[in-house]
Parts: sequence; C-alpha cells; structure tokens
Amino acid sequence: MKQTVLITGGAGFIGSHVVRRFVRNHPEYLVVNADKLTYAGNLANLTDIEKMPNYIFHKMDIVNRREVDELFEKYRFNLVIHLAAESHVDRSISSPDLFIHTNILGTVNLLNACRAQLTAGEDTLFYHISTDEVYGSLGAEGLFTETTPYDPRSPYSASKASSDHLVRAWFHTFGLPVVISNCSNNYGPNQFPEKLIPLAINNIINRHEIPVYGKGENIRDWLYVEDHAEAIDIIAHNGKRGNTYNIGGNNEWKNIDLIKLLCRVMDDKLGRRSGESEELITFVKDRAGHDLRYAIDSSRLTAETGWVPRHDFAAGLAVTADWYLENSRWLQDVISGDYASYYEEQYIKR
Ligand code: NAD
Ligand code: TDX
Repeated sequence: MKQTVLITGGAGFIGSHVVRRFVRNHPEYLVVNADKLTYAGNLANLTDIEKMPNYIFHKMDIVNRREVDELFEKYRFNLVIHLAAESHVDRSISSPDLFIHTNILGTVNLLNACRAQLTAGEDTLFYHISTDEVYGSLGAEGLFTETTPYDPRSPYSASKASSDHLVRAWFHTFGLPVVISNCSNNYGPNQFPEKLIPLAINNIINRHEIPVYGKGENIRDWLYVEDHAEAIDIIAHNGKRGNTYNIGGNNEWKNIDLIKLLCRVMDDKLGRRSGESEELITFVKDRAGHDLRYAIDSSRLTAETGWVPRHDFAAGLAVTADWYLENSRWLQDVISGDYASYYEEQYIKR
C-alpha cells in the first residue's frame, strides 16, 4: 500500500461517501475510518465496502487524546481527512458544550498527533472539512469567497470557525501541511433525518407535519453529497498547502420553495393526490440566530482543478427520495433509540 489515509467521521453522512470513494477509487491506499459512532454514525452506511482489503474501521473518540495518539502510533498516516464533528445547528443550540469538545478539542488532538509525526520527520497532510456557515449570513446579494471575514452566529458555526483558525495556526506556527475546504449544504442518501431534506422526506412518508422555521424565507445552497466527496478527493490530491477552497452547488433555494418541490416529488413517488404532502407544511417558531442566506463562490476550486458540481438538483432530489423509500429499514433504525427522544423534545413538546 502506497499511502495510509485516516478519515475521521467516516460512518456519518458525508464521511461514508468519502470513505466509499477512497476505498473504491484508490485501491493502493489503506483507508482507516475512525469514528465514535454517535447517534449520527452508522456502519450500515458502509456495508457494501466493509470487506474490501484496503478498508479498516476503528471505533475512536477524537476527544480522547490517548486513543488518537495510539491510532497514529499504529498507522503513521500520510493523509488525514477530518470530518468527525457534531454537525446539527439545532443540537448546538440545545447542547453547545458538546460542540466545543468535539469540534474544537477533538480537532486539536488530531493536529497535535499530526505535529508529532512532523517532528519525527514524517510528512502528513491534515485536510480539514469545514462549512460555509463560518462566514455568517448574507443579505439578498453577494457570495462567500475564501476571503470573506469570518462571522459565525451559532454555537455550531462558531465551533467550526474556531477549528478552522486552529488548523491555520498549526500551519503558520508549526509548519504543519494543511488544507481546508468550506462547503455549502449537502443532501443525498444516508443523511440523518434531523436535517431539512431527510426530515421532510421521513415526515411526508409518515404523514407527519413538516416543520418550516419562520416563514421559510431562509436560503441555502444545496450540493449533492457525491459532488462534495469528489471535490474532497481532488483537493486532497491537488490542493495547495495552506490554502482554503470554497465548495458550492450554484443551487440556491428558499426553504419553502425547496419543501414544496420535495412535496411534489414525494406525491408522485408515493402515488398520492397532487398537493397532498404540501398540506403537511407547518410554519413553526424560527431557529434562534437563524442565518438568512448562504451562497458560495467556488471559482478558486474550479479554476485550479476544473471541479464543478455534476448532479442536477431535480435528479439528485429524486435519487435521494428513492433511496429513503427503498431503505425504510435504515430510516426506521436510525429514528428509533436516541433520536426518538430528541425528536419528541424538538418537535412534539414545542
Ligand atoms: P454527521 O453528523 O452525519 O456525521 C458526523 C460523524 O462524526 C458521525 O459518524 C459521528 O459518529 C462522528 N463523530 C462525532 N463525534 C465524534 C468524536 N468525538 N469522535 C469520533 N467521531 C465522532 O455529519 P456530516 O453532515 O456528514 O458532516 C461531516 C463534516 O462535514 C462535519 O465536519 C461538518 O461540519 C462538515 N460539513 C457538513 C455539511 C452538511 O451539509 N452536512 C456541509 C459542510 C460541511
Ligand atoms: O425542521 C427544519 N425546518 C427548517 O425550516 C429544519 C431541520 C431546518 N429548517 C431550515 C433551517 C435552515 O434554514 O432549513 C434550512 C436547512 O437546515 P439544516 O438541514 O438544519 O441545515 P443548516 O442549518 O443549513 O446546516 C447544514 O449545512 C451546513 C448542516 O447541518 C451543517 O452541518 C453544514 O455545515
């Protein structure tokens, strides 16, 4: 094997697509997936590749320094792609401390382990996966570029902004080779049904209310998860050390328009009367500190590498809806247990 690659958070939504892509497209790499398997991590996301000879899973908590150091001692990684995080904005409002521990302290443990390898004369690239939310909120006009000043508003985005700053500090101060990318909202198969699109799909299937925050006027840029995984692969191999790359879908949607489109897709797939799912839309209390609009300029990545999003939104949404309809067991498994009490707290007792 030429390279040993650590992917943290590889049992989660985006991480599982990145793991699959690396295991399949880079058979010469040993791919080590290290994940704590929180409510969001699920090895069922990876059953198709779990027996591949170049894949290994390790249950590990990035907040536990000893576990991190032991893993690095064992594998001496050439490349670390860091996705493990607490990722849901609403949970960061109800439990901010967890986000500080995982997203900030967990990242520092990985940076320190990479630095120890650097000190031992080994070149390790630390690739940090981040979000467009670090830039704050846009008005009606404009796009986030890589030079937009940071202005995070939620405990989630503040924890991700903090980790981005620490990654840059390890680059400038300790000479650690790093690269960062900041991506817009992902959608696709395997996303935990607390995020808008899979939550709405699940609620439509079960004829539950679709909670739309505020008036549904907030705007997000949506990217199919495999387009993000492809960008990560390209940046890991061709990104300039110390650089940041924005990744986006050129695909802005007002939440209410997106939900109405999804309702039409689901009516069609479920053989329901046209307009039936739209009747489930329920406007609820707005999210605290709800950012109005995110939009990304990914021209640096396109100019340097030629990457562009490949998946058309209508087709991507249809594939996503089909995946959840065909994987009712997956959906049922993840919404029972821990999530059931969270869902009740969040949506039933409000
Ligand atoms: P996710 O919540 O689906 O998955 C996170 C994974 O991290 C899970 O497998 C979980 O078990 C693991 N994890 C959590 N805490 C851990 C710990 N202490 N130790 C080890 N593993 C731990 O998240 P996602 O949506 O796939 O996001 C992945 C990354 O991409 C995150 O860093 C997130 O900030 C970033 N990101 C997400 C989006 C998006 O739209 N989902 C967009 C841009 C950036
Ligand atoms: O029930 C809901 N109703 C609703 O109106 C939920 C869950 C969300 N929303 C709104 C809030 C947002 O404007 O929909 C939009 C999308 O919400 P989320 O799916 O929670 O995503 P967002 O808060 O935009 O953050 C996501 O994109 C950036 C990911 O969760 C982050 O991890 C990523 O960094």
